[in-house]
Amino acid sequence: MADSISNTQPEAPGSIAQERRLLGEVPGPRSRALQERRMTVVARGVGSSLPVYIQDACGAILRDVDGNQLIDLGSGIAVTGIGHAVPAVSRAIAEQAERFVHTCFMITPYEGYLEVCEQLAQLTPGRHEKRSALFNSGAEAVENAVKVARYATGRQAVVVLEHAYHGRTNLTMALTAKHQPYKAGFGPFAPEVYRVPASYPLRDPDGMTGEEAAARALGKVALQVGSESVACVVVEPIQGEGGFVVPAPGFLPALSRWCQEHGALLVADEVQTGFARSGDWFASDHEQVVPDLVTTAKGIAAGMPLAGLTGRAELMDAVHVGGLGGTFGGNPVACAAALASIDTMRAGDYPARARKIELVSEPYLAGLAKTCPAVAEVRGRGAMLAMELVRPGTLEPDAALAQAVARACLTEGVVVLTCGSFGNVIRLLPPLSIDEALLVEGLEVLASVVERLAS
Ligand code: PLZ
Repeated sequence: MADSISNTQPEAPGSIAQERRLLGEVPGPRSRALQERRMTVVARGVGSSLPVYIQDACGAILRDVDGNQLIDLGSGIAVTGIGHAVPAVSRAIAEQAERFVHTCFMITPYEGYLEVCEQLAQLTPGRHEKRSALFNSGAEAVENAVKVARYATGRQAVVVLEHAYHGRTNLTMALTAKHQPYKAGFGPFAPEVYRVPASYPLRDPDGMTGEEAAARALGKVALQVGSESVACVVVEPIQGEGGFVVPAPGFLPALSRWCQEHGALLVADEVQTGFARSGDWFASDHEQVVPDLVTTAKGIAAGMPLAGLTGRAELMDAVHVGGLGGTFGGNPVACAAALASIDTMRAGDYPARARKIELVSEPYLAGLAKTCPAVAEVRGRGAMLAMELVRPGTLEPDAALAQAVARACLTEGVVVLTCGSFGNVIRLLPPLSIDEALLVEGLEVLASVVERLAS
């Protein structure tokens, strides 16, 4: 492993110096003006947690319309894992855009789509024969996973977990656990979706093992759904929006075994965890879990909209010709971006970079957990790290503190995101290509903000 994160950088980011620079208030006057203008044209339902308008971005730096340079520890929610405006990706996008932008793969296909599917077959867990289909968003990939699972098993029930997030379409809203803001007022939801407890070590009974948490969940399935009715169990190997909840060891393998024993499919939703983020290519790899179907999106194409559903050949090929698809799915420009991005990740051993980010971050986060009673837990894996904030001495969530921390970090030029069923988790998703010094600077800002606001 490299001793500094930055010295394996395959291609230095170009035009913006990789440094934090504050020229004035954040958000500045131009961002505030755009925010006002937005109110008159953009639907209120589309929120922005940090109303700073971006002019350009490079590597791990976002430059806003007022000229402030912010350290990006969010990567647009785990999307720009290789950094912003990576020259190899921008070039691949430009070259493909000059050749052709769209034909519709369902009408006249092209090679880039095949190449992305070949990469997915190689990189996703398991050495079995695989097939993939490409889509536009994570939610669409998850919807299609359920379609394939129902088709291939001839069963209807879908089992999901508490704290799950799988998207905002009608079916994926039904799969998503959290009412506000994702579901409130948007029902009725798709039927045949059953929610069971997850493994949430901080909030589970002390000492509960992964196997026990799985037995708790699967006991409910047997009792309330009927194991023989289950088409699939859909899980995020590390729950993302739900709070970066890492299940206790043994939980995912137990779900996997149960699926095998009962003829159900295990769907790993790796939309947020995938593509090197967790320190492995996929978070399922950590416990050698081999899902039947895997969904990918976010980190696959460095910011271009692309998603994949990859699965066992016999399951994916069960579906009749024409049963899967969509006008834009597997867009050639998005495929070109994915191929360049995957190349960059392979060449720079990005899973190792994610592990290095964890090592560098650990002392700062662990230090906070020690000195700051509001930090109930620090958790995560690789470059997917979080701290859960509570009222000291209790497990009562402190969402207001998480909001205040994210806001204060922004005003100091560091972008951090919140998440969690209770809105009380600060999460870090830095670009895997971030310079070590810049990462440390971001962590120091975060630490000082938490210490200031939480005392
Ligand atoms: N599955 C595990 O994390 C997207 C959503 C942000 P789309 N998570 C960020 C928001 O508030 O909309 C996500 C995910 C997991 C599925 C999805 C859905 O992916 O590309 O947003 O549809």
